[in-house]
Amino acid sequence: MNRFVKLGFALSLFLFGTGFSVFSQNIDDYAIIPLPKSMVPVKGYFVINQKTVVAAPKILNSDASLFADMLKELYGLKLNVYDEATKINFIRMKLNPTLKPDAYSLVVNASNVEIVGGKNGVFYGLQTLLQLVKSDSAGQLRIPCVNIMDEPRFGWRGMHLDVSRHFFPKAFIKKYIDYLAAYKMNTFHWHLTDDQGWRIEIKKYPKLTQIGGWRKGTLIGHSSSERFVSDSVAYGGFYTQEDIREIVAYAEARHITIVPEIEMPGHAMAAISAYPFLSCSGKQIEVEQTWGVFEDVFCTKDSVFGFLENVLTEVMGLFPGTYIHVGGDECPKVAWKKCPVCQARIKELGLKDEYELQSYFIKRIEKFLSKHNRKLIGWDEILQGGLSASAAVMSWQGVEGGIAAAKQGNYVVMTPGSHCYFDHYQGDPTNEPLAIGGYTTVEKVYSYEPIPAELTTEQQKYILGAQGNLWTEYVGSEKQVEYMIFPRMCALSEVVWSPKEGKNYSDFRSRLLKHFHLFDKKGIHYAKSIFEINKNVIADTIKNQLSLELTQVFPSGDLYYWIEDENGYISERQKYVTPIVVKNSCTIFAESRDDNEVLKNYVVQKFYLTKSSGASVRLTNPPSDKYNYKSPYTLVDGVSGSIPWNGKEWLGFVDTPMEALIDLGKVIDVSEVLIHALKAEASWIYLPKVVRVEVSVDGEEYVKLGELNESEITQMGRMIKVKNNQLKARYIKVYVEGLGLIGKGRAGEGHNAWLFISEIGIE
Ligand code: TNX
Repeated sequence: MNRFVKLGFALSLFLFGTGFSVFSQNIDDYAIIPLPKSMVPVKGYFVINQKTVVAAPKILNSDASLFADMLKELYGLKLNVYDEATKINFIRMKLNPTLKPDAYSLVVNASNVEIVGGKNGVFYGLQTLLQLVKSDSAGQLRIPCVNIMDEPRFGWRGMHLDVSRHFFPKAFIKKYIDYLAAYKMNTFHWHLTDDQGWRIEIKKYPKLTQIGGWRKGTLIGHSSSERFVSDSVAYGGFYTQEDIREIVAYAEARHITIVPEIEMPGHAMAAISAYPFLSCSGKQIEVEQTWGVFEDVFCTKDSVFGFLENVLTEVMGLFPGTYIHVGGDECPKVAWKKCPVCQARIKELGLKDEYELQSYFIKRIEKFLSKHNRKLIGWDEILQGGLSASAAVMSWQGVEGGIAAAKQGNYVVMTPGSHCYFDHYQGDPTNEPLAIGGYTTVEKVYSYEPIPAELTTEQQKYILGAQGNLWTEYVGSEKQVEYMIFPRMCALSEVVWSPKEGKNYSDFRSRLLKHFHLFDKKGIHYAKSIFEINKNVIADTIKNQLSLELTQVFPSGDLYYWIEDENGYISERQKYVTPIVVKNSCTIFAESRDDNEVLKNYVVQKFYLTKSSGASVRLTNPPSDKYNYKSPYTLVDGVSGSIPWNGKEWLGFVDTPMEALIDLGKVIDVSEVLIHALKAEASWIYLPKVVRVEVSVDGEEYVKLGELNESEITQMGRMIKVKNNQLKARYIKVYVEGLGLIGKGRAGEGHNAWLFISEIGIE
């Protein structure tokens, strides 16, 4: 029997035994995340008032005070903390060193509350208790009676934060740690260095933060855009060693271990800009302003190891945890291939290639760390060329790295991009703020199972747990950090804490709604993407009509919409019943909300209508299977593809030209054809080489409306216009030929360029 059934069963026993009037408990009162291992609701409430005493032995004083502070912050009631309990009306905690360190029991009855736990367990019991507190309509604080026995499924319950791409001040790091603690996460992976900024003070090398902590600007928009444009605003910051000590102590009080990451041998441009001798060429470079993978990496000469050992010595002095993360990911081998020192090293050690040189690099650092009783952890690329037994691996490129590592007896933390990357979109990209890409919904995170089926019971022991990663290329504000982790971190907390058998997404979702109230109380800017309103543009080519269909998966409440026309006139808000017919260019706004205004969400859809909108269209060659969303109607749906692009609004062609035949239904005046093409060269998407438009009255004899060559197209950019004097036409043939083979030195060199078209407008 799973936990939910058990819980429901216990509740129904009460309901039948006592009648509704006496037993006012309701399943919503027990909306705990992560779901405890076992929980039995009991009739009645414990009421917290001014006289309630928090009783804790000295050793638990810090936990008890944190609980009292949190209660004050959330509900305005400050309780006193004493060593001893009073006779009744107390919340008492006890340490039981024979329990597993993270385990606890929590018993709430009408006269008192008792938590007994292992080293960390009492703190977790208090987090559960905080989630159970409710302020009733009379303002009284109540905790529903319950018996809970709880312990986590995994020992590594991690959350990562990249502070290099964007820097977050000490006060926010503390907040982030509080967020983790509230959901019983116990590991904070702090990504402190990367190409775009070095964020940890190292006394021996002050330039690391003086120079490496600052960049001259930051990329505007998305790195897949056609051109790099910097905002030219100096950006940076770092943590002093004093800051770090303060944060480490803050985390420790919340039973969180910090795993610092010092990236090597790649993602090292900030360090190299401060000390150019660290690279193979020794050339002066600058702290990077855009995102990606870069060729300037640490050289493998001895002086670099000397430098890194000095850095790591200071790092170990600041962070008491066992693991030190050394990155190891995405290290291009270009510089090493050209470097005489690296090549001599390969020869001298009899290594096969540069991949084995990377392995040598990591193993050498690993030896140094283990001499100091620390363990190395790195991204799964550290498996390349062999890995020493005591190193641990973070599997990010999928689960294969994790499987391989566990099979060879290395410990593993699972962080696959598919489920654990919180920098990805969590809803339809057209409804979400700009993100790096991907699509990782709350439900997807929730569905994650950290133990790969491929492992034997013995090998499974090497899976330490899982972790959510927040890379911050597109996360520039504290609010955006909150948005990206809430509520996906809550889903992950249940993956790593709760028993696998009890998992149930729709139950989780209903508990999550209660937590949204808590987020509101705490002022957290969280994502409401689970209430996403899905937009679907329907091109009805028989009626020559466009309409917008709106749906939402959850909740099933009412939807409202209003329309702003081209002149800025805004219609009245109306209830959505059937797809909205779009007659003119306009912007449609839609909203869902419940009575409490918690479940509200909002979408916008712009339409730019022309004579081709909703017209019948055929393609001679189909687009590629990868980019054929609603082909061919995407071309006449009145919606221009967004930038950065996503797969939903563009048709992609790679080996064939696009030839579209549009039937306008009747003969009309035509003077201009607009082709909306994409230029995103980093993704191998190039503007076309030839555009030709022919028109016909009868569909048999065609006359040329116009033709453009490559240089004319380049000048126009992505809005390609073919103009002529007014012609009479019903049929329009649009021929667009892609660039073909990509030339030397351009992204995707030697491959066929992609041609992406989102819309063909006719005026
Ligand atoms: C890959 S994950 C990286 C990071 C980026 C991230 C963006 C990993 C080990 N390396 O440098 O920030 O993708 O999702």
